[in-house]
Amino acid sequence: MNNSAKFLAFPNDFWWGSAWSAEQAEGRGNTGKGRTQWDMSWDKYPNRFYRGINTDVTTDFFNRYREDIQLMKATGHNSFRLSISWARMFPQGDGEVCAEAVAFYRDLLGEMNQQGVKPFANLYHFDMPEAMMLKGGWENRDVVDAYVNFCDTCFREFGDLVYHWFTFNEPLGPVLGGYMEDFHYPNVVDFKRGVQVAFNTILASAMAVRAFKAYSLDSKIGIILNLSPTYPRSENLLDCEAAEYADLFYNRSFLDPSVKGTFPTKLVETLKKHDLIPTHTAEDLNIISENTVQILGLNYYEPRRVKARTSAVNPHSPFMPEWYFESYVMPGRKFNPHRGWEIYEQGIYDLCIDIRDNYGNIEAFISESGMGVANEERFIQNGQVQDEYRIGFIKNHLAYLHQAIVDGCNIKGYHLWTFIDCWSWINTYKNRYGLVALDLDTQQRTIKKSGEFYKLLSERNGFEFDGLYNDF
Ligand code: BGP
Repeated sequence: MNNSAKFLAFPNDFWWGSAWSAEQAEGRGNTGKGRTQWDMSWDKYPNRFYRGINTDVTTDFFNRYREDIQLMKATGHNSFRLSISWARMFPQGDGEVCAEAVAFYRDLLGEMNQQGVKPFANLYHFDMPEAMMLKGGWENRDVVDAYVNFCDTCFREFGDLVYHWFTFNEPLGPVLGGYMEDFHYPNVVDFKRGVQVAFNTILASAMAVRAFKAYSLDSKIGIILNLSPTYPRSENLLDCEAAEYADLFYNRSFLDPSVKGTFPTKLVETLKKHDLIPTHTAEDLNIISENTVQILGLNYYEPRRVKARTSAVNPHSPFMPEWYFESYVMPGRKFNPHRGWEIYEQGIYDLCIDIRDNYGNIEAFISESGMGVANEERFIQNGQVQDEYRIGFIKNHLAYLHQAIVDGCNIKGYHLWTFIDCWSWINTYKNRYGLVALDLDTQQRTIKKSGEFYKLLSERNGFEFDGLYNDF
């Protein structure tokens, strides 16, 4: 990266904005929203949630969206991703749509349009309705049908108001959290069931794309994937092989079917070898191959570094992808200690190049990137959080993103995680990611220094880059 000061200009009409989800920001509201898997989880494991905070209120967007849209404008948003809550639209997951919920989202999306903030609407962000979870969640094909019915309803009710649609945010999340690593409900450890969940969500996404196409809207539909470029510890062939497996399990597993409509052969062979092929039909594979996404959202937080395993696999332990690799901690890495994630800006460049070279340079944008920091009150001066680290984090990533665009990547925007500090899965309000600070007791919002920076960035459609910020 060239460190001499220069203005980095982004393409015209670049999408500057941020993202969050219904469960993390809306609060319950008064439309009779149904319970979700997070209510189930909180009932069962309240101690697992930092300071016992559930999703009843969160950032109260349900009641404050009019003022909050003004704050979006004050922080330079020309676009914003929210999610439409399935449990708000259909409190039981299926059946009659809730008219009050439709009115709420129509008003919210209408107001965004009126204020010049393009709505990006995501249809699933980790928030399975309780009634659907009780039927087995994504393991059950009836739940897939109910989800597609929900999506279809959204296309019909909000098709005139939404700029771009997304079927899922990070579909890997529920598999990892819910069926492998015990941090999402239903807290099962069973990779075979996880593979079924993964397959059914991929199918659900393709079915939603098919339903979308029937409406012939001007908008596009895509999926948002969390993709961590995977780096081997060294060029040693065994390290490289370990990286190839990690990449197959965690990146290509969703990327290939979503964009190419097929599954990587080596992944399928590996699943076969362990008797992990999910139940499916030839028709399912057809639907997946014929309904690939039109746009891709890239969530990038951290790289994945791996090495060849240093110990033998215990064949009596439940199968995990880690049978093929081990995590590797690179000496001298930059690190965000609050979240435990490495900061590696070049990863955003490498990810975009991968999409350019291996996925037909499909239209894409950075749909999440961000830095969560605990106790940000420490940085308050004259009433404002002076979050230089966040500005540095954004600039560093944008410098690499700019280079990717110069090198021909079809990147249309950058959305930060997040707008106003919002609730996070398990960590609740421990780490703050927002451009706007939230006082949890009063719900008062105050623009951080990064929010002012972001406004200028968006107005000028670029920024003066004077070298990488390294003071994390
Ligand atoms: C992504 C999710 C977001 C958000 C973000 C920050 O994986 O899509 O919903 O939560 O990560 O992570 P966390 O909230 O766990 O700190």
